[in-house]
Amino acid sequence: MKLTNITLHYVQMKLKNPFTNSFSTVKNRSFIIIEAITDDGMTGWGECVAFDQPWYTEETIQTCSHILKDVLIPTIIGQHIHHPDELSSFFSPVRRNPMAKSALEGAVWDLYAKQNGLSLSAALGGGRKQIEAGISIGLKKKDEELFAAIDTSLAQGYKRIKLKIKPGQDISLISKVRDRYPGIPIMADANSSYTLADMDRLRELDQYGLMMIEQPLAYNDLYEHALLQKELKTKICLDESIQSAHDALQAIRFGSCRVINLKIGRVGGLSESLKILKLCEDEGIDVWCGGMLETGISRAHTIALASMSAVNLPGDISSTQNYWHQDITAPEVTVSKGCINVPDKPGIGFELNRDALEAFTVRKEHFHA
Ligand code: OSB
Ligand code: MG
Repeated sequence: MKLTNITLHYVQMKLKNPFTNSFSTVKNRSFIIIEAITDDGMTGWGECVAFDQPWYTEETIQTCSHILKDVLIPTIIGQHIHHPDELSSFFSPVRRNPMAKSALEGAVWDLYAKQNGLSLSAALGGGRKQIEAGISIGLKKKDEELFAAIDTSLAQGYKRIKLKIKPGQDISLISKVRDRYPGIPIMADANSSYTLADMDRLRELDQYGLMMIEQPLAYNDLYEHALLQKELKTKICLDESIQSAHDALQAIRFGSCRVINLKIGRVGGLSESLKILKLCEDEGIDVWCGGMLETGISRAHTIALASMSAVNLPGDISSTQNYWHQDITAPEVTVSKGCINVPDKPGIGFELNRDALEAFTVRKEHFHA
């Protein structure tokens, strides 16, 4: 394929409910939606999932816009591409910036699958027809709000519940949830809010039978996570710390984690995600697919990835209606009895709702070969 036209749609969407984690409350989301058109007239879609501020990882929508416009798009526009894996050699002179790379690569994977008449799931090698959905629940001001969110999630059949925690909103929160919902599968995500000085608290959290604790320590510290994992029986899951297959290999070898939260954007795309899945399979590490409070486009890519057999736990792949009054895809992502059907249509398997896309677009930029 030859990419002849690329449009960046700068989109702004308001979350149904603010989402609070240890560092930030997200109310509005900005995205860059990538529309890539080939010389034979096919259209592929990608999504940049970076946030407005660099609290999660260092990229932001602004840095991604710069890297896409000034570096990545000029490198690949007009080039013949046979397989999305080839993008890694085009991008090899560019250090990091995984979310920017992934946004463009996602559109190329969609095109590649469509050109071969395959669903994205099939193009990746995924076999599942249905995936299990988990849900991530943000920090709430009142216990009643948290219980209400858990009740709704259980009623919708979500297979596991992830709770955000931070120092001071942790032990009492988890113990209340455990008392009220004794048997349910729960895990906690700290988004890097603890240090080794919090060891006593972390040891206490270790007593609640959590499926795992996600990213307790610094985003860039594999050594301290390895020290902590030795002290805990609860599995440590890494999120922010894993930005490539190389990071994943180091984390596994150091013993920094027993589980990986795999996010396509954070690791630079689907090709890199497949390498991480292979590694997890070979090393016996649990792995599941995370989310970024994203639109249906990125969710569609994630659903395809989660259809791979190496993904062995339910991910943060909740329904459109959990986050948005209106999404930009048709159909929307729906969860039924805690499962999501993997689309079998060519490509990502979701169409763009052009009216919704236009309604949320604040600016567009065009590039052509
Ligand atoms: O740490 O997994 C995270 C949302 C935004 C940024 C980071 C995280 C999250 C979530 C929710 O936990 C993921 C989702 O449901 O999309
Ligand atoms: Mg996380």
